[in-house]
Amino acid sequence: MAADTRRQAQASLPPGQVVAQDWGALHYGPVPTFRPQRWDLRIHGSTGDGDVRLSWDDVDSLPRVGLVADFHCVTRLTVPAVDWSGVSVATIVDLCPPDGEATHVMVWGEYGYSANLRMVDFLADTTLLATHRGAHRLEPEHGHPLRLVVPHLYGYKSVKWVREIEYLRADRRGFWEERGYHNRADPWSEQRYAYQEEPSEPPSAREP
Ligand SMILES: Nc1nc2c(c(=O)[nH]1)N[C@H]1C(S)=C(S)[C@@H](COP(=O)(O)O)O[C@H]1N2
Ligand SMILES: [Mo]
Repeated sequence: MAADTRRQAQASLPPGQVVAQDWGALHYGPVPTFRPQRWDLRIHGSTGDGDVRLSWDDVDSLPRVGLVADFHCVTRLTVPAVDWSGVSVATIVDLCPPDGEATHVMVWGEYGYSANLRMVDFLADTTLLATHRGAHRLEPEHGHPLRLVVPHLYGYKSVKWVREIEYLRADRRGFWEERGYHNRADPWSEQRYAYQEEPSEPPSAREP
């Protein structure tokens, strides 16, 4: 476990969740092949000082922090106390700050998967760009080389195989958010489906 380890593992489960007996991988589409020479992480959109492009070596040499957190999938399985480590969002934001107008973030994975977050959820000190679970690199099916972990929201916000971070000036819906899942995804208030959203607040699922 990293020296600086944040904890968000809870004694109780959010409503409607059950503990998973094992940790299967869950995603839409194939597991991408990691090619370090071709891989990059692009941070762009509503940036304060311009876009940033990091190579795999750049990302892999950043300081790492630890996080122990329960992981809640919207399909009701919870994986308790997952021991992650990786790059904190604070480190990424230091390298590429959003400007004063950025209110949301779209995190993009390989093959166009995406999830939108409010800036406060992205900046939470338990949000992590994970590279490891326990002592090991993430397995390919769990997001190697880099995945987002947002333990205070349902798992579809935790984008695997991250390649882009886009700062937004207005909210836009990501992959599952466009397909009927809740825009915010707080498991403690069971924000599973888009129909539970307040009509006025988030962007409509039908907007272009
Ligand atoms: N790129 C990508 N990331 C993704 C998904 C996906 O389909 N593609 N599925 C999400 C969902 S719904 C969940 S519950 C978690 C599952 O993470 P795991 O496979 O490591 O358990 O990944 C999330 N991240
Ligand atoms: Mo999920």
